[in-house]
Amino acid sequence: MRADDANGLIDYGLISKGAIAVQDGKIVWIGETQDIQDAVDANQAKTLDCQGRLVTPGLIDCHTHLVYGGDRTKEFELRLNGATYSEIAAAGGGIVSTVAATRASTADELFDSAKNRLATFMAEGVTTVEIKSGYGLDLDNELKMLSVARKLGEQLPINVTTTFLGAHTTPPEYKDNSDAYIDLVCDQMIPAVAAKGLADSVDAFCENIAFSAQQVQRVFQAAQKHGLAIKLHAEQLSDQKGAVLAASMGAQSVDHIEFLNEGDVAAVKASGTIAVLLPGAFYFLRETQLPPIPALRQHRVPIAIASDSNPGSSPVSSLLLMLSMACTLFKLTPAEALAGVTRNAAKALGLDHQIGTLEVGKHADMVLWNTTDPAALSYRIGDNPCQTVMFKGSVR
Ligand code: DI6
Ligand code: FE
Repeated sequence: MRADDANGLIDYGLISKGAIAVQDGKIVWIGETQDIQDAVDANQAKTLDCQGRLVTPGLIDCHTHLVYGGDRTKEFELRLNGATYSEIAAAGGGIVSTVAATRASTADELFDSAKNRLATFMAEGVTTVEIKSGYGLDLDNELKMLSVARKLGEQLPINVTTTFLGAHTTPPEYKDNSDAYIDLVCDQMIPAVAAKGLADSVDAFCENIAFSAQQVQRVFQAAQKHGLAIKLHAEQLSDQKGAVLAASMGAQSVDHIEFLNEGDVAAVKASGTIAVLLPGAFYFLRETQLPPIPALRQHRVPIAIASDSNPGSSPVSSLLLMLSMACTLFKLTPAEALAGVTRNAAKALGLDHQIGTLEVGKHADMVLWNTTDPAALSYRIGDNPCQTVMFKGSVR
């Protein structure tokens, strides 16, 4: 995909019979194969014959909670056997159970379980993944989660960006005193996370079951004071005007947004904020309220697609499945879906100067697919046509 159609609405920008030259981990030339001889000294180069198949940018999952302890299989089964939310909570289930399991896990245990989940994404051509904290909810455990996420990026051939999500939910020890917990997030956690360089951005969950827009505003002010980008879980279950707040403060992205009011889309566009849609959570929670996609298109708000991989609302390990769901559940076109996990996902992470499209000067992160048609990536369910992945110029 090239960068010249602003929202992926027109076409893929495919080059038929294309060729790409790579040097020192970056793309140094891209065009038609017949022209490469004049542009690049091919005799010096190692060549890879792609036999006319599709090459795309490496896929980018711009919203995950991949690092956590335990899982919620039992809760899934209890729910489908008729247990109510309070019965599940009483049986130790829900998000608090993941917090307990994450606190009880060593960094090595968290690393190993997240590495296994990440391997599935990587096998489908994912070359960049964002990972959030938010299951530690005290300083030491949030730092532990973020350190594990950073280590995944250091040890595996994948680019990892990290997001501090201390304001995910109120931990048990601050029950009924969420303002005091927000004080802790703003006054101690964000400064410590920033000082250690463990997060690229700060996120929060703005919802009536989590934090108010007013509380989120305090978190964002603290983040910006420490030079961190901001993004928000907004309007997932109700309209809290979180997206409007986030946009007014220059957020990179607003994520979920099923309950975003059409009239608020212009504000999201004006700030250059990206709309991140999470069809896995929509599916798993059996939501019915669709994000305002016609309004997003009309205002040309870039749309990204992500897995939201987490144990409670989106136990997903496949970004390709999210393309299928984005098309089937949200009626995105396959071109919009692909832009959602490449160009627009890069924008949602503030990395569009480096990744997300195949352009001279960008990282040589790309995928060779066993198909010629980009729509096949959205069409197939449970199929993995990923053949070869190049990460920063090296075949993975
Ligand atoms: N929204 C969600 O759907 C998840 N977090 C969030 O902010 C739920 C996470 C969980 O249940 O573990
Ligand atoms: Fe999430």
